[in-house]
Amino acid sequence: QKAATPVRRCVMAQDDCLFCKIVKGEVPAEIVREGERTLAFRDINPQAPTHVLVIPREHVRDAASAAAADAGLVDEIVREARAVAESEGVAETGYRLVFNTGSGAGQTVFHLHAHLLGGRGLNWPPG
Ligand code: DGP
Repeated sequence: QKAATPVRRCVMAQDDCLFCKIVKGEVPAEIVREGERTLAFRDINPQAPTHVLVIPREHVRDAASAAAADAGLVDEIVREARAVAESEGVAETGYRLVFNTGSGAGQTVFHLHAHLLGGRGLNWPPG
């Protein structure tokens, strides 16, 4: 019987991209969920009791590029985030998904990621 396809792979990795390095296992991260096309891991600088980043394995710059090139990928990230919210126990109380898109909006890592924040009350509007 053929061995299962390894899940840790990165499509079109960019050598200088931190999140591509996490996908390849070159930079350690606390992984909470692995999908066929996605990976979810804890943010190094958590802003809430649950703060998980959901990223595509493939290098995509931001949500705008993903929506233009492959809307299904954004759907999948949202679905994976929902599964993480359930496993983290924040699905019932509510959680926030944030795609910082562009440096003016606070994006610092230019590999698409959804921030999943939960486990505390979240103010609106955000800062
Ligand atoms: P943004 O500012 O939206 O681009 O979010 C980038 C997030 O990535 C930020 O909340 C901190 C997180 N981050 C940066 N470096 C690392 C790292 O090496 N490991 C992990 N797990 N998270 C990181």
